[in-house]
Amino acid sequence: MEVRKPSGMLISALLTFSALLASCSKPSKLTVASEPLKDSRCAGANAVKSRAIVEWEDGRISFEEIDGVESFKNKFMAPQIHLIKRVQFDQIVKLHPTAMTTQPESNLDLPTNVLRDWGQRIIEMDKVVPDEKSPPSEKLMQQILDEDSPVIVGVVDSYVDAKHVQLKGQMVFNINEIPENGKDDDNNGFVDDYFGGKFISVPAKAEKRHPHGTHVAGIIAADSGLGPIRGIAPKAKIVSAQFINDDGEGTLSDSIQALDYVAMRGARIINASWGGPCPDSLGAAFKNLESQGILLVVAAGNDGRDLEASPTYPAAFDLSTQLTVGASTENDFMAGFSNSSFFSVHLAAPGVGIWSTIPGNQFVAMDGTSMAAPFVSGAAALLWGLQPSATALQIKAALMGSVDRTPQHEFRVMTQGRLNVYKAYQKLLTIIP
Ligand SMILES: [Ca+2]
Ligand SMILES: [Ca+2]
Repeated sequence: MEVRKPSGMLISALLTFSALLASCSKPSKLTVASEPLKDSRCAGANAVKSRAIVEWEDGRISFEEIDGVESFKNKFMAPQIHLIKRVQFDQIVKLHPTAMTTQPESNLDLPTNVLRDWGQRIIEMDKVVPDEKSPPSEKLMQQILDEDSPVIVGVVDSYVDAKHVQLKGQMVFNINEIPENGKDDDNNGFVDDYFGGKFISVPAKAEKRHPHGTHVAGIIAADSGLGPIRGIAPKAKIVSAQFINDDGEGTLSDSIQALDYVAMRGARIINASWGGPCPDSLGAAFKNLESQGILLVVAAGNDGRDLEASPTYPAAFDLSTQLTVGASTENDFMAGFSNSSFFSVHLAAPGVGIWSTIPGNQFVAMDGTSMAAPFVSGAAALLWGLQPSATALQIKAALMGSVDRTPQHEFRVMTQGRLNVYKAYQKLLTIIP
């Protein structure tokens, strides 16, 4: 096994639920749990005590402002306690310290092969989405051209630069919304959501845009005709929902709203390149998304640990439409920093030295399972574009049933292998001829 340890330079995109619910371990506080909270890591001192996340017995989740805990308990909770499944304080969530593994590039004229696109090559993307050097089979090209309703991928993350030259044609803008006028012009419940949803309740001090969300979006769908980055699913479209601010911080309640927002905007796939130790109401939110048949693609995390011993969420949720993704290296080993598990990590995908877009018409290489997950999201979008009638379960089965396994290169994941999008397409044709 090749060991590549995360260093200070590692881009680790995982959100740390670093500030956890203070009341988790103290029954006298606000928590009303339908089952005891099993994980002591859910206890913590940095709860956002001005806001509660309320899970209702009917499956809804709401967010309630708290003006005094006692008053909230007496006036809000007590009269309807029989309708409430669980209440928890909101939590601050953070990105791990992030850095880039190369200098940013801004030469959009660089040909693709000057930059390292080893990930796109190792998953045999060229056989499905050919570049100029390798012409497509006629049938495949026709199928690609025939797409009239693009597959929408929800990127729930930090800011996505919707004006990046390689992304601006790849986004689904909300054309009935007028941006930046302070009004909800299309009456969908969200003010100024022209470029996407924005759920930021923690103001940032940083002056520079956080690069993470734009990097994830580029891996999925960057238009290679307009720059050097080759998105895996160039015909797919991105809907973004930002819940991480430019300091790399957000809240749990914002993440839940962002997930629901992209689902409302028609996402068939949601990419979640983040995670933390406390399941709580995030589990209810993910279950709601599963029930809508949405494919949930989640980064395994960058702690170099087995998720059975140290679960993080959403990576360790056991949902029928979920794919949790570990990171592989250019030499096709599991990356040393990648979390693993034969039970809850489904497959590996390229996640070291991955080039993609960042804000300001630039691009850079990053490491992390955060980069591996969008490889799988992109592959799923590509397959769904070619076989629109497939279900999330069929797409998942095709991706898992077609991985490359190399002797001696064991991936400590359920399938013991790494994504191959061409073989996944062949597999899907056997599932849906
Ligand atoms: Ca709106
Ligand atoms: Ca508006």
